[in-house]
Amino acid sequence: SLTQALTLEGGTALDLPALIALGQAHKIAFLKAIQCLNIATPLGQGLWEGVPLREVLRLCGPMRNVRRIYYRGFHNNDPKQIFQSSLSYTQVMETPPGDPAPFLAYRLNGKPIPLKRGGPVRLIVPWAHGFKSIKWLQRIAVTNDFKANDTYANQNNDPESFLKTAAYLDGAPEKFSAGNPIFLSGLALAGLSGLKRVEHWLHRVEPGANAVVQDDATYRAARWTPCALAAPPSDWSRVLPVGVAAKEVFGFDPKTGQPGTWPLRYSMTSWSATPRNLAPGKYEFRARAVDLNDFAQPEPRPVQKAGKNAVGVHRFEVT
Ligand SMILES: Nc1nc2c(c(=O)[nH]1)N[C@H]1C(S)=C(S)[C@@H](COP(=O)(O)O)O[C@H]1N2
Ligand SMILES: [Mo]
Repeated sequence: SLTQALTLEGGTALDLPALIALGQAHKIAFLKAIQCLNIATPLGQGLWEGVPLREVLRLCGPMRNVRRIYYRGFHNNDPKQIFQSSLSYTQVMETPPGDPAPFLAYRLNGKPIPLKRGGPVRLIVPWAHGFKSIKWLQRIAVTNDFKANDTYANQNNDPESFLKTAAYLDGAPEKFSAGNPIFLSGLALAGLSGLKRVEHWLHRVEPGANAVVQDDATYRAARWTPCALAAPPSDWSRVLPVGVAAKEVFGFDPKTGQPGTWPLRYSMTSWSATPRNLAPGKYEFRARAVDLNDFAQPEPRPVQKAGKNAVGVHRFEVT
Protein backbone atom coordinates (compact mmCIF):
# COMPACT_ATOMS: atom_id res chain seq x y z
CA SER A 1 0.00 0.00 0.00
CA LEU A 2 0.92 3.67 -0.30
CA THR A 3 1.26 6.01 2.66
CA GLN A 4 -0.50 8.79 0.80
CA ALA A 5 -2.39 7.91 -2.39
CA LEU A 6 -3.07 10.61 -4.95
CA THR A 7 -6.62 10.12 -6.21
CA LEU A 8 -9.27 11.84 -8.30
CA GLU A 9 -11.89 10.99 -5.67
CA GLY A 10 -9.82 12.62 -2.93
CA GLY A 11 -9.08 15.67 -5.07
CA THR A 12 -5.35 14.96 -4.79
CA ALA A 13 -4.67 13.49 -8.24
CA LEU A 14 -1.47 14.63 -9.94
CA ASP A 15 -2.22 17.03 -12.80
CA LEU A 16 -0.10 18.06 -15.79
CA PRO A 17 1.23 21.35 -14.32
CA ALA A 18 2.34 19.51 -11.16
CA LEU A 19 3.99 16.79 -13.26
CA ILE A 20 5.84 19.35 -15.36
CA ALA A 21 6.96 21.15 -12.18
CA LEU A 22 8.31 17.84 -10.86
CA GLY A 23 10.08 17.45 -14.19
CA GLN A 24 11.97 20.72 -13.64
CA ALA A 25 13.65 19.11 -10.65
CA HIS A 26 14.01 15.53 -11.97
CA LYS A 27 14.15 15.68 -15.74
CA ILE A 28 14.89 12.75 -18.01
CA ALA A 29 15.40 13.08 -21.77
CA PHE A 30 15.76 9.91 -23.80
CA LEU A 31 16.13 8.99 -27.45
CA LYS A 32 13.97 5.91 -28.03
CA ALA A 33 12.79 3.79 -30.90
CA ILE A 34 9.19 2.57 -30.66
CA GLN A 35 8.90 -0.96 -32.00
CA CYS A 36 5.87 -3.24 -31.66
CA LEU A 37 6.29 -6.90 -30.71
CA ASN A 38 3.97 -7.89 -33.52
CA ILE A 39 4.88 -5.58 -36.39
CA ALA A 40 7.82 -6.30 -38.68
CA THR A 41 9.34 -2.80 -38.77
CA PRO A 42 9.92 -0.09 -36.14
CA LEU A 43 7.22 2.56 -35.78
CA GLY A 44 9.61 5.45 -35.28
CA GLN A 45 12.08 7.13 -33.00
CA GLY A 46 11.96 10.32 -30.99
CA LEU A 47 13.37 12.36 -28.15
CA TRP A 48 11.08 11.92 -25.15
CA GLU A 49 11.21 14.17 -22.08
CA GLY A 50 9.59 13.64 -18.73
CA VAL A 51 10.02 12.66 -15.11
CA PRO A 52 10.99 9.23 -13.71
CA LEU A 53 8.05 7.16 -12.46
CA ARG A 54 9.90 6.65 -9.17
CA GLU A 55 9.75 10.40 -8.48
CA VAL A 56 5.97 10.36 -8.93
CA LEU A 57 5.62 7.36 -6.62
CA ARG A 58 7.85 9.05 -4.05
CA LEU A 59 5.17 11.74 -3.68
CA CYS A 60 3.01 8.99 -2.17
CA GLY A 61 5.40 8.27 0.70
CA PRO A 62 6.88 4.91 1.69
CA MET A 63 5.26 1.77 0.20
CA ARG A 64 4.52 -1.46 2.01
CA ASN A 65 3.94 -4.92 0.53
CA VAL A 66 4.35 -3.84 -3.08
CA ARG A 67 5.71 -6.15 -5.76
CA ARG A 68 4.50 -4.62 -9.00
CA ILE A 69 3.33 -1.33 -10.46
CA TYR A 70 0.28 -1.56 -12.73
CA TYR A 71 -0.66 1.27 -15.08
CA ARG A 72 -3.17 1.92 -17.82
CA GLY A 73 -4.34 4.56 -20.23
CA PHE A 74 -7.35 5.56 -22.24
CA HIS A 75 -8.09 2.95 -24.89
CA ASN A 76 -11.45 3.69 -26.46
CA ASN A 77 -15.01 4.42 -25.41
CA ASP A 78 -15.80 0.78 -24.60
CA PRO A 79 -14.98 0.53 -20.85
CA LYS A 80 -14.52 -3.24 -21.19
CA GLN A 81 -11.54 -2.78 -23.51
CA ILE A 82 -8.48 -1.74 -21.58
CA PHE A 83 -4.84 -1.48 -22.52
CA GLN A 84 -2.59 -1.96 -19.54
CA SER A 85 0.94 -2.84 -18.60
CA SER A 86 3.14 -3.34 -15.56
CA LEU A 87 6.66 -3.21 -14.19
CA SER A 88 8.30 -4.79 -11.16
CA TYR A 89 8.86 -2.64 -8.07
CA THR A 90 12.62 -2.90 -8.54
CA GLN A 91 12.55 -1.88 -12.20
CA VAL A 92 10.72 1.31 -11.22
CA MET A 93 12.33 2.29 -7.90
CA GLU A 94 15.88 0.94 -8.01
CA THR A 95 17.07 1.58 -11.56
CA PRO A 96 20.84 1.08 -11.53
CA PRO A 97 22.97 4.12 -12.35
CA GLY A 98 23.76 4.07 -16.04
CA ASP A 99 20.42 2.50 -16.99
CA PRO A 100 17.49 4.66 -18.08
CA ALA A 101 14.48 4.72 -15.72
CA PRO A 102 10.85 4.25 -16.77
CA PHE A 103 9.34 7.73 -16.96
CA LEU A 104 6.18 9.76 -17.46
CA ALA A 105 6.81 11.65 -20.69
CA TYR A 106 5.07 14.93 -21.46
CA ARG A 107 7.22 16.12 -24.38
CA LEU A 108 8.23 14.52 -27.67
CA ASN A 109 10.77 16.09 -30.03
CA GLY A 110 10.75 19.37 -28.13
CA LYS A 111 6.98 19.83 -28.10
CA PRO A 112 4.01 18.60 -26.07
CA ILE A 113 3.26 14.98 -27.07
CA PRO A 114 0.72 14.96 -29.94
CA LEU A 115 -2.55 13.19 -29.21
CA LYS A 116 -1.74 10.43 -31.69
CA ARG A 117 1.54 9.63 -29.90
CA GLY A 118 -0.19 9.34 -26.52
CA GLY A 119 -0.25 12.90 -25.18
CA PRO A 120 -0.64 14.64 -22.88
CA VAL A 121 1.22 12.04 -20.79
CA ARG A 122 2.68 8.73 -21.92
CA LEU A 123 4.55 6.22 -19.81
CA ILE A 124 7.84 5.42 -21.53
CA VAL A 125 9.72 2.23 -20.69
CA PRO A 126 13.08 2.87 -22.37
CA TRP A 127 14.13 -0.75 -22.83
CA ALA A 128 10.80 -2.24 -23.83
CA HIS A 129 8.65 -2.79 -26.89
CA GLY A 130 5.75 -0.42 -27.54
CA PHE A 131 3.19 -2.29 -25.45
CA LYS A 132 4.84 -1.17 -22.17
CA SER A 133 4.75 2.49 -23.22
CA ILE A 134 1.13 3.26 -22.44
CA LYS A 135 -0.40 6.21 -24.27
CA TRP A 136 -2.95 8.63 -22.75
CA LEU A 137 -1.84 7.55 -19.27
CA GLN A 138 -4.65 7.76 -16.71
CA ARG A 139 -3.96 5.57 -13.72
CA ILE A 140 -1.02 4.07 -11.83
CA ALA A 141 -1.58 1.54 -9.05
CA VAL A 142 0.67 -0.49 -6.77
CA THR A 143 -0.03 -4.13 -6.04
CA ASN A 144 1.31 -7.09 -4.13
CA ASP A 145 0.50 -9.30 -7.13
CA PHE A 146 3.63 -10.84 -8.65
CA LYS A 147 2.15 -11.33 -12.12
CA ALA A 148 2.38 -9.11 -15.16
CA ASN A 149 -1.14 -7.94 -16.00
CA ASP A 150 -0.10 -6.69 -19.44
CA THR A 151 -2.67 -6.81 -22.21
CA TYR A 152 0.24 -8.06 -24.32
CA ALA A 153 0.94 -11.01 -22.01
CA ASN A 154 -1.86 -12.78 -23.87
CA GLN A 155 -1.49 -14.66 -27.17
CA ASN A 156 2.03 -15.99 -26.61
CA ASN A 157 3.70 -12.59 -26.22
CA ASP A 158 6.53 -12.34 -23.70
CA PRO A 159 5.59 -9.45 -21.36
CA GLU A 160 9.20 -9.08 -20.18
CA SER A 161 10.96 -9.10 -23.54
CA PHE A 162 13.41 -6.26 -24.14
CA LEU A 163 13.88 -4.44 -27.43
CA LYS A 164 15.55 -6.82 -29.85
CA THR A 165 18.78 -6.00 -31.65
CA ALA A 166 17.79 -6.17 -35.32
CA ALA A 167 18.44 -4.69 -38.77
CA TYR A 168 15.72 -3.45 -41.11
CA LEU A 169 15.92 -2.82 -44.85
CA ASP A 170 14.91 0.42 -46.58
CA GLY A 171 12.98 0.14 -49.83
CA ALA A 172 15.27 -0.14 -52.88
CA PRO A 173 14.95 -0.48 -56.68
CA GLU A 174 14.15 -3.88 -58.14
CA LYS A 175 16.35 -3.32 -61.19
CA PHE A 176 19.85 -1.93 -61.59
CA SER A 177 21.80 -1.68 -64.82
CA ALA A 178 25.18 -3.39 -64.83
CA GLY A 179 28.10 -1.06 -64.15
CA ASN A 180 26.05 1.44 -62.16
CA PRO A 181 26.45 1.83 -58.38
CA ILE A 182 24.18 -0.24 -56.17
CA PHE A 183 23.36 1.28 -52.80
CA LEU A 184 21.35 -0.62 -50.20
CA SER A 185 20.56 0.74 -46.77
CA GLY A 186 18.42 0.43 -43.68
CA LEU A 187 18.16 0.99 -39.96
CA ALA A 188 19.55 -1.04 -37.09
CA LEU A 189 18.04 -1.06 -33.64
CA ALA A 190 20.40 -1.66 -30.73
CA GLY A 191 18.48 -3.68 -28.15
CA LEU A 192 19.34 -4.84 -24.64
CA SER A 193 22.29 -6.90 -25.83
CA GLY A 194 23.79 -4.05 -27.87
CA LEU A 195 24.81 -3.99 -31.53
CA LYS A 196 28.20 -5.28 -32.66
CA ARG A 197 27.64 -4.96 -36.39
CA VAL A 198 25.22 -5.24 -39.27
CA GLU A 199 26.22 -7.68 -41.99
CA HIS A 200 24.84 -8.65 -45.38
CA TRP A 201 24.73 -11.66 -47.66
CA LEU A 202 24.37 -11.21 -51.38
CA HIS A 203 23.09 -14.37 -52.98
CA ARG A 204 23.00 -14.88 -56.73
CA VAL A 205 19.84 -16.75 -57.69
CA GLU A 206 20.65 -19.31 -60.40
CA PRO A 207 17.86 -20.10 -62.87
CA GLY A 208 15.74 -23.00 -61.58
CA ALA A 209 17.34 -23.01 -58.11
CA ASN A 210 15.18 -23.68 -55.05
CA ALA A 211 14.18 -20.65 -53.01
CA VAL A 212 16.42 -20.08 -49.99
CA VAL A 213 14.70 -20.82 -46.70
CA GLN A 214 15.96 -19.57 -43.32
CA ASP A 215 18.38 -22.16 -41.87
CA ASP A 216 18.49 -24.40 -44.96
CA ALA A 217 21.87 -25.65 -46.27
CA THR A 218 22.38 -22.63 -48.56
CA TYR A 219 21.52 -20.22 -45.74
CA ARG A 220 23.87 -21.96 -43.32
CA ALA A 221 26.72 -21.80 -45.85
CA ALA A 222 26.22 -18.07 -46.49
CA ARG A 223 29.18 -15.71 -46.29
CA TRP A 224 28.17 -12.53 -44.50
CA THR A 225 30.04 -9.26 -45.08
CA PRO A 226 30.00 -6.30 -42.66
CA CYS A 227 27.93 -3.26 -43.68
CA ALA A 228 28.95 0.33 -43.00
CA LEU A 229 27.35 1.80 -39.86
CA ALA A 230 26.69 5.55 -39.76
CA ALA A 231 29.08 7.42 -37.46
CA PRO A 232 27.60 9.52 -34.65
CA PRO A 233 26.62 13.02 -35.86
CA SER A 234 29.43 15.48 -35.15
CA ASP A 235 26.95 18.22 -34.32
CA TRP A 236 24.08 16.92 -32.20
CA SER A 237 22.40 20.32 -32.09
CA ARG A 238 21.43 19.72 -35.74
CA VAL A 239 19.80 16.38 -34.85
CA LEU A 240 18.14 17.09 -31.50
CA PRO A 241 15.05 19.29 -31.17
CA VAL A 242 15.55 22.96 -30.40
CA GLY A 243 15.76 23.43 -26.63
CA VAL A 244 17.24 19.98 -25.93
CA ALA A 245 21.00 19.90 -25.32
CA ALA A 246 22.94 16.70 -26.02
CA LYS A 247 24.53 17.03 -22.56
CA GLU A 248 21.16 16.44 -20.90
CA VAL A 249 20.17 13.40 -22.96
CA PHE A 250 20.44 10.11 -21.10
CA GLY A 251 23.45 8.09 -22.21
CA PHE A 252 25.36 11.19 -23.36
CA ASP A 253 28.41 12.51 -21.52
CA PRO A 254 27.23 15.52 -19.48
CA LYS A 255 30.61 17.21 -20.09
CA THR A 256 31.23 16.61 -23.79
CA GLY A 257 27.67 16.08 -25.05
CA GLN A 258 28.85 12.99 -26.97
CA PRO A 259 27.11 9.59 -26.70
CA GLY A 260 28.66 7.26 -24.11
CA THR A 261 28.36 4.28 -26.44
CA TRP A 262 27.75 3.99 -30.16
CA PRO A 263 25.30 2.92 -31.44
CA LEU A 264 23.02 4.20 -28.69
CA ARG A 265 21.07 1.47 -26.98
CA TYR A 266 17.30 1.41 -27.64
CA SER A 267 17.56 3.72 -30.63
CA MET A 268 18.30 3.28 -34.33
CA THR A 269 21.32 3.94 -36.56
CA SER A 270 21.62 3.78 -40.36
CA TRP A 271 23.65 1.14 -42.15
CA SER A 272 24.51 0.74 -45.81
CA ALA A 273 26.14 -1.61 -48.30
CA THR A 274 27.47 -0.93 -51.79
CA PRO A 275 27.93 -4.19 -53.70
CA ARG A 276 30.19 -3.66 -56.72
CA ASN A 277 30.80 -5.24 -60.12
CA LEU A 278 27.72 -7.45 -60.15
CA ALA A 279 27.25 -9.52 -63.29
CA PRO A 280 23.78 -9.42 -64.85
CA GLY A 281 21.39 -11.80 -63.11
CA LYS A 282 18.98 -12.11 -60.19
CA TYR A 283 20.07 -11.48 -56.62
CA GLU A 284 18.81 -11.70 -53.06
CA PHE A 285 20.22 -9.26 -50.53
CA ARG A 286 19.82 -10.03 -46.83
CA ALA A 287 20.97 -7.98 -43.84
CA ARG A 288 21.07 -8.99 -40.19
CA ALA A 289 22.29 -7.55 -36.90
CA VAL A 290 24.80 -9.28 -34.63
CA ASP A 291 24.59 -8.41 -30.93
CA LEU A 292 27.44 -8.06 -28.44
CA ASN A 293 26.90 -11.68 -27.37
CA ASP A 294 27.52 -12.77 -31.00
CA PHE A 295 23.95 -13.81 -31.64
CA ALA A 296 22.93 -13.12 -35.23
CA GLN A 297 19.34 -12.08 -35.87
CA PRO A 298 16.78 -13.66 -35.42
CA GLU A 299 18.57 -15.53 -32.62
CA PRO A 300 18.27 -15.95 -29.69
CA ARG A 301 14.54 -15.22 -29.41
CA PRO A 302 12.66 -18.48 -28.82
CA VAL A 303 9.24 -17.17 -29.84
CA GLN A 304 8.43 -14.82 -32.71
CA LYS A 305 6.29 -12.73 -30.42
CA ALA A 306 9.21 -11.92 -28.15
CA GLY A 307 10.16 -9.34 -30.80
CA LYS A 308 9.46 -9.94 -34.45
CA ASN A 309 12.86 -9.78 -36.11
CA ALA A 310 12.95 -12.00 -39.18
CA VAL A 311 15.95 -11.39 -41.45
CA GLY A 312 14.85 -9.00 -44.19
CA VAL A 313 15.46 -9.75 -47.87
CA HIS A 314 15.48 -7.50 -50.96
CA ARG A 315 15.29 -9.16 -54.38
CA PHE A 316 16.66 -7.35 -57.42
CA GLU A 317 17.92 -7.90 -60.92
CA VAL A 318 21.02 -6.56 -62.59
CA THR A 319 20.37 -6.10 -66.31
N1 LIG B 1 -3.44 3.46 -24.25
C1 LIG B 1 -2.81 2.69 -25.14
N2 LIG B 1 -1.46 2.72 -25.19
C2 LIG B 1 -0.80 1.94 -26.08
C3 LIG B 1 -1.49 1.07 -26.95
C4 LIG B 1 -2.91 1.07 -26.90
O1 LIG B 1 -3.60 0.37 -27.65
N3 LIG B 1 -3.54 1.90 -25.99
N4 LIG B 1 -0.78 0.25 -27.82
C5 LIG B 1 0.61 -0.03 -27.45
C6 LIG B 1 1.36 -0.73 -28.48
S1 LIG B 1 1.01 -2.37 -28.69
C7 LIG B 1 2.34 -0.11 -29.23
S2 LIG B 1 3.28 -0.97 -30.33
C8 LIG B 1 2.59 1.35 -29.08
C9 LIG B 1 2.55 2.08 -30.41
O2 LIG B 1 3.00 3.37 -30.24
P1 LIG B 1 2.81 4.50 -31.35
O3 LIG B 1 1.33 4.59 -31.65
O4 LIG B 1 3.36 5.76 -30.74
O5 LIG B 1 3.59 4.07 -32.56
O6 LIG B 1 1.69 1.98 -28.18
C10 LIG B 1 1.36 1.22 -27.03
N5 LIG B 1 0.57 2.00 -26.11
MO1 LIG C 1 2.34 -3.22 -30.18
